[in-house]
Amino acid sequence: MAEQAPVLSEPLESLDPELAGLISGELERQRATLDLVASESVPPRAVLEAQGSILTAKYADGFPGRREYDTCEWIDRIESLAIERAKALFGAEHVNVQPYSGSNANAGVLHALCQPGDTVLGWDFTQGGHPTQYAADTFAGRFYKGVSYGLRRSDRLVDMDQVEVLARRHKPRVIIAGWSCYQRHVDFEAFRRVADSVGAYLVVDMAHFAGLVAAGLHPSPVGVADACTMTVHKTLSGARGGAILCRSQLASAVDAAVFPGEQGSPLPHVIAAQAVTFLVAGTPEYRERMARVVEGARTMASVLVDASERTGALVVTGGTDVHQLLVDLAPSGRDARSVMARLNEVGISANAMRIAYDAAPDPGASGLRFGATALAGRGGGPAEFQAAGEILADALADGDGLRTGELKERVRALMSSLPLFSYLG
Ligand code: DSN
Repeated sequence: MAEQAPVLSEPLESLDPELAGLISGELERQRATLDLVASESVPPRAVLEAQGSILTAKYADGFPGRREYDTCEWIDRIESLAIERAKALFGAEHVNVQPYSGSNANAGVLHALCQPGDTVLGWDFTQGGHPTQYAADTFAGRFYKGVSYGLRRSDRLVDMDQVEVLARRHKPRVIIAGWSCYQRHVDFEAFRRVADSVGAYLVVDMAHFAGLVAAGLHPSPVGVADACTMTVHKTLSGARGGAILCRSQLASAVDAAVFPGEQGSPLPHVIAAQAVTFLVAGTPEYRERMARVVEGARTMASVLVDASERTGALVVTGGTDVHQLLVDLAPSGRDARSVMARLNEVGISANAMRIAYDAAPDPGASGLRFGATALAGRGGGPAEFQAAGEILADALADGDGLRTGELKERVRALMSSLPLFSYLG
């Protein structure tokens, strides 16, 4: 019998010190950074363990109880556990936990509900929606006829009148509500009424706010929409993957559309990590953390509203009801990408965002989005969010970079008061 190659049991650090060093570099960057990227979070250790487990080795084409391999008794139990936990958490009739990402979840749902050439009405991605809901340069716009609605110019809230007009004109097969960048609650019932009036399916893309829904801090679209798509790693703060919740009548169409329709074999290690995520998301600790997320975003928005004269950054809609806020830099005359680079210099990460009715030539030049999930995941509460808001306001006002040293020190002090992944040493 040949001996197992030592390479198969060697730890990463000695097998591949180059890669291990790069991962350590990223760990230190995360520890030192005030992470305000609205789609990022702090995954629990147990999620990292499950996602990095031996389940990586297993093939399991199919679904629990109906696989193309007969050695899936443990994987079946793991996937069923993830499904049952997600069903209980969200009150969903059917759950598919196999999509590799939120985009794959959108692809799966559209594949299940539409024929090629059908019309899909989605939320304009230049105004907060996600391209995979309808846009021409994604599968959605290539296989279906994509039409989009957006925000009212007056208050930058979703324009339900426009949704209704477009729905009547285009008779979509599917209407998608849900966003990557929006600060207020969406009236899902209003979308339902429009969908019913034209005989369309309603899908809610809740990739960003699924964690708030799970915590009872956001109206739930589950049961109102025919299907909901989501990621498990944004506010849900867990496994890097996607999922679909849907009515039981759509279960077999959705399952077949995900596998084999849109994807290959499921990722058992990710599904296991999703199971852990849904367990955590049902705990009082998680709800308390999500309450700090929403409160923290409000605090930062309010500090930025008060500072808007000196920063030249307007808080879109004047605040937030969710985990993120958006500022419009147009009044400052500065562009979002250079401001983002300045923030990065002092240790703050955020991202530039397309913004509705931006007059600047470069699409997305004026919007900066800030989220609260990662800071709350590190233990941040009211005092830390107040401090983060003040640092952010001072950094936005410091156009000439005169305060770089001081701002760096303030970020450093804040982040060292909130250790990250300390169990990693
Ligand atoms: N890239 C994600 C976000 O940051 O919102 C959406 O896919």
